[in-house]
Amino acid sequence: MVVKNPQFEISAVNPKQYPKNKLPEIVLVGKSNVGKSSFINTMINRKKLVRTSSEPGKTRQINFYNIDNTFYFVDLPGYGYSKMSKKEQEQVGIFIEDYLFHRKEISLIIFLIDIRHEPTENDKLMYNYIISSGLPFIILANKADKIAITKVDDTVKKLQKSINPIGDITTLPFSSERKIYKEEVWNVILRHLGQS
Ligand SMILES: Nc1nc2c(ncn2[C@@H]2O[C@H](COP(=O)(O)OP(=O)(O)OP(=O)(O)O)[C@@H](O)[C@H]2O)c(=O)[nH]1
Ligand SMILES: [Mg+2]
Repeated sequence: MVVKNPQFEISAVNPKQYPKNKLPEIVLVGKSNVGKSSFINTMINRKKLVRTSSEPGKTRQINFYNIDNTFYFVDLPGYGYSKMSKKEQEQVGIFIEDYLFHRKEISLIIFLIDIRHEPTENDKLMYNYIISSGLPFIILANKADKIAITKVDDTVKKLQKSINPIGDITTLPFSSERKIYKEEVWNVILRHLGQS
């Protein structure tokens, strides 16, 4: 997939600001610092279209990136960022849930977890939430560059067993650092957009 003209469109702080053109949306979900914003840059071959940070809690709004007028990548704030006040965490949580539950344009959720760790309690809550929403999703075990390449496949299998024991949800490794598994993920995205 060659992306020609990705554009930042809007950083929404309330639903009235969401785009109105009905393009399908591919949404990034996951705990703070897992690499959601970096994922978008990697997929579109841009270093800095989406702001990333080694400090968790970088993304606080719902950011829409218009990809060649074909679809949006939607970058959500991460959950589980302990430095945010309880009240702020709650507000961000309600904002995310409201978007996920009501937004008709969502065509795929990309749920990122960290390949190095067992899924957190919040990851499991989010998993259950996505399941209950009935929306299509895939799981990506991100930061695959952080473990030995020979261990990647087994680790992904173990993670899937832990979070999705039935094994019915596509679960793939990913790494923004090494830019590996990009094509596999593009294939899934294009399938969900009805383009392949
Ligand atoms: N090694 C490695 N580091 C990564 C990878 N993806 C992201 N990072 C790093 O992880 C940190 C967080 O990345 P972000 O993309 O800002 O994470 P985020 O999920 O958007 O975080 P919030 O906006 O706080 O929710 C940055 O320092 C990135 O460079 C990856 O695949 N491998
Ligand atoms: Mg972010």
